[in-house]
Amino acid sequence: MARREILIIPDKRLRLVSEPVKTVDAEVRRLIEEMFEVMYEAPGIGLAAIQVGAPKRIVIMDLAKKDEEKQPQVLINPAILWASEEKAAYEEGCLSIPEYYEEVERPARVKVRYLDRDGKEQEIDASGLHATCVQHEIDHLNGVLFIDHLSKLKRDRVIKKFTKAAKRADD
Ligand code: GNR
Ligand code: NI
Repeated sequence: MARREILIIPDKRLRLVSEPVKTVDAEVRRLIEEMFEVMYEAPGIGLAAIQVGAPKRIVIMDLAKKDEEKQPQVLINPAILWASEEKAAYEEGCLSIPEYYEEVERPARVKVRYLDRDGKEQEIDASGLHATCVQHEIDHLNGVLFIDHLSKLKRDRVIKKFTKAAKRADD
């Protein structure tokens, strides 16, 4: 099977609102396996299904460092149940916006409910980079990118740069 490729802005599919997964079946698990291949190859610490062109509410993450054992996480139909008033700022990047990094402020801690890869309901409390990554990925499920949290000036500048690059690649 052809390897799935990561969509890059200004690809319009990145702005879709992804659909909830109805049943965690073999097809869903196969998509998840393909997503892990793409994320580890990139490499990245998180990936939403829409980044490989599948508009389904599936997120994967692995925050393990290079020398650590893998810590694959799967969040299906994730929902933020609670977010702290306290904020934290992290320098974020996105595989759909290669080589662009900016600091984004988000709630420092979140409580998230989701289905795991066996379709079982789970809840997690995330803080630190984990909290930032979960929020970045859930944003993708709603067609939101981390640049949407920056000033309009910065956002327009980066979109323009990638739009020009896409046009050149088209020639
Ligand atoms: O690999 C990624 N690193 C990252 C760093 C800080 C905040 C969020 C992220 S997620 C990103 C991969 C990605 O684009 N996921 O959607
Ligand atoms: Ni991203």
